[in-house]
Amino acid sequence: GHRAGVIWLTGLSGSGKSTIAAAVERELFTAGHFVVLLDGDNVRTGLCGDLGFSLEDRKENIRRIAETARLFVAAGAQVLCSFVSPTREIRAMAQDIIGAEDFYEVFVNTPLEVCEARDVKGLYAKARAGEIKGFTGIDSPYEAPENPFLDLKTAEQTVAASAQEVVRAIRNELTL
Ligand code: GGZ
Repeated sequence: GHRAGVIWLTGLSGSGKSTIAAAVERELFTAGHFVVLLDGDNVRTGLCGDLGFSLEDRKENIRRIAETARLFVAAGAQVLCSFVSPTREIRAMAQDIIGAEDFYEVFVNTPLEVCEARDVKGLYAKARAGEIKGFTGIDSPYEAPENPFLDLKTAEQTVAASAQEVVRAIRNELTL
């Protein structure tokens, strides 16, 4: 039998979190696992649609997400959470809610320069121009994890290789 767990991806906007999470989801789903992906696209539109990007709102965002992840883990799902989750305090809260034994922190370790150079959504340009206030990495903090389960150096490998690294580690850890 295998265990259920939460794979928690943290990193800057544009670091590749959601792309990697989607690739991991596909792989686990194809292998027949019950897998749930939570990210900004499906959470900030509904469950957390009333929240913005102040540190207080981010904390409430992550609190609701962690509580949701906990419910899915109790139901036996492998849960992928892809959120900036910028501070150690916020991620410690998520870990407390989910339970340390079920929480796997994955640092999508993409340098700010790389995220900003990609600027897929043009948000960094807007943040630099002052059109968006409180943007992570520009005028709002991002604290790198100190002891993550995995540290993905995405600037040095493909998305597929990063996804494989996650799948391999999680299969080993949860005996999937
Ligand atoms: C950071 C912001 C902001 C600000 C809008 N700061 O690249 P994206 O677009 O798709 O990912 C970012 C996403 C971050 O939402 P999260 O729910 O992951 O954040 S947190 O965990 O901190 O609650 C970005 C977009 O929303 N976005 N404004 N000011 N990212």
